Amino acid sequence: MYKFNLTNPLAGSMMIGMACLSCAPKQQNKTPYNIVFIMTDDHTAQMMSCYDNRFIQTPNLDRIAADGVRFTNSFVANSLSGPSRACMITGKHSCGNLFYDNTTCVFDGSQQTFPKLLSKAGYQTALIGKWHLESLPTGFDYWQIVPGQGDYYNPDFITMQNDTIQKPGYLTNSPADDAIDWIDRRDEEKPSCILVRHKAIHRNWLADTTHLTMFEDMKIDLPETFYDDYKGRPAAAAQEMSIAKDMDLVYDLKVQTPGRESRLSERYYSYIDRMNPEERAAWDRFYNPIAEDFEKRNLSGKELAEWKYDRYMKDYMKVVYSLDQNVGRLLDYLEEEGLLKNTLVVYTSDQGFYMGEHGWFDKRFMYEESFHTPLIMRLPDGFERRGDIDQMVQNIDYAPTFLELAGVEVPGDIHGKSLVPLLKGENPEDWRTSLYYHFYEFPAEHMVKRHFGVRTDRYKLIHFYRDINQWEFYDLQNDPHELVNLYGNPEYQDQIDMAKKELLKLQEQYNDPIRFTVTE
Ligand code: SGN
Ligand code: CA
Repeated sequence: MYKFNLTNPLAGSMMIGMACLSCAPKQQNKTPYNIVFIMTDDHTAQMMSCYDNRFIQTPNLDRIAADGVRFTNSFVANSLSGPSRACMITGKHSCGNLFYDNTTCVFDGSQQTFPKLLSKAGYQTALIGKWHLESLPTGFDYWQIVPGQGDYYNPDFITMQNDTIQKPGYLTNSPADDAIDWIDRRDEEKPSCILVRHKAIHRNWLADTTHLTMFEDMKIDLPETFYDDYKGRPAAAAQEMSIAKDMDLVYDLKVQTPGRESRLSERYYSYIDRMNPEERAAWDRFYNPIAEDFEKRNLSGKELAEWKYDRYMKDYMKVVYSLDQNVGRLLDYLEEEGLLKNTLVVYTSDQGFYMGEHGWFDKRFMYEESFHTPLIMRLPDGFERRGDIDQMVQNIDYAPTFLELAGVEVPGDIHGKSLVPLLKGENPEDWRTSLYYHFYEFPAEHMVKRHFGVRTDRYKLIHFYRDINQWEFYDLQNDPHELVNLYGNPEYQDQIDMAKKELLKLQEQYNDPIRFTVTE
């Protein structure tokens, strides 16, 4: 089975978790639970030390997992920002909430969402940060969002009055301040639910100027699959998200040599022109020598690809560092105010991300790195489960989880399953044994073809369609990096047939209008 973690810092606490597998909350809290739901963008488990110790230490995120649980098999339904956000807020697959992709869809804000249902049950609700669903938020008592993808520097925010305001400084610092401010002035008589949404760690990884020099001395190994040749996988070969080929020297890697032009250099300068003079001076002081050194070296081929990988990893880590610090600030505040005992704190991302695996950055594919998403929860008093939860969970499960936690009946049209039984340490016999996935954004940036598929604990079947008709089948136990497409291999015919049946069953269950027929 695929595992992200090389080491498991929670191994000790896992024993505690296993020892109380059947612990139900000792007593129902008299006051309803509060929910702090932190979500980041493109933050992948490889870059969180509670999942993977190879790269960056994230002590504050690790605090969440250490005082609660780490999901080791947490997945998305459609690996892209807007669609993931729609899945989370509705508890439905994309075919149920009708937000299929970032480029053509506008979220229908009149539909049922968990904040609206919580609100009806007496919760006060707030949303702060990146929303990315095109229409303005509905059903929150308070919101303040960044337009579209947002800007890292001196960012604009859209207010509830539909005004645009600009805030000085670095974006990642802002949602923690705003969340603390909102929690501070909440009505203490009512339970609350706040969605804190960071732009970090989204492309093009512009770090806080105070953290630029961090991680520079690190020696970073290439992932095993960096030079994948995509043999037997034409859809994987057709993508445009290769570090070597598609990563832009100026926009992504900050080679800001005067006169060097690139497809995206104009956008790069429009972003860094938002900095104030001090920030910009610090930026130039750091990146100019890197650009000069790069120009002198005249790299090509593998040397160039590896130089790009190294710069990508280092910039990404600097952005993670700010995020971790700001999560820590929010946790400290909740602790100091005595709120943690009655609050579920959830941390997740809109999807996983490639950190050079298969030679890539970005996400979209149903392959493990971008199908997975980190999910850790700090549990309130009454929930004694600790350590790892290994059942397969998906981002459509968060909405029913919050509803059950709040004592609200989960509507029958929600596709997800409440995670509360797992948080109580139960081991439900009827837990799902397969997951459904469907990605639609094609043709579009990065050119990942449309596909749907099914994953069990051991196998994965994917069908790429539209301008291609290609099946892939993987045995995750023997081939965790998904390099050998077994589709058509007679030794696996029974498993392939079973996976096809399961896929069709899920497409019917979720009423996805785009299906295959069993004769295919
Ligand atoms: C932007 C990025 C893409 C990224 C999408 C979707 N390009 O368009 O690299 O895949 O967002 O990301 S950029 O040139 O604008 O940086 S998502 O996380 O919002 O879905
Ligand atoms: Ca994203």
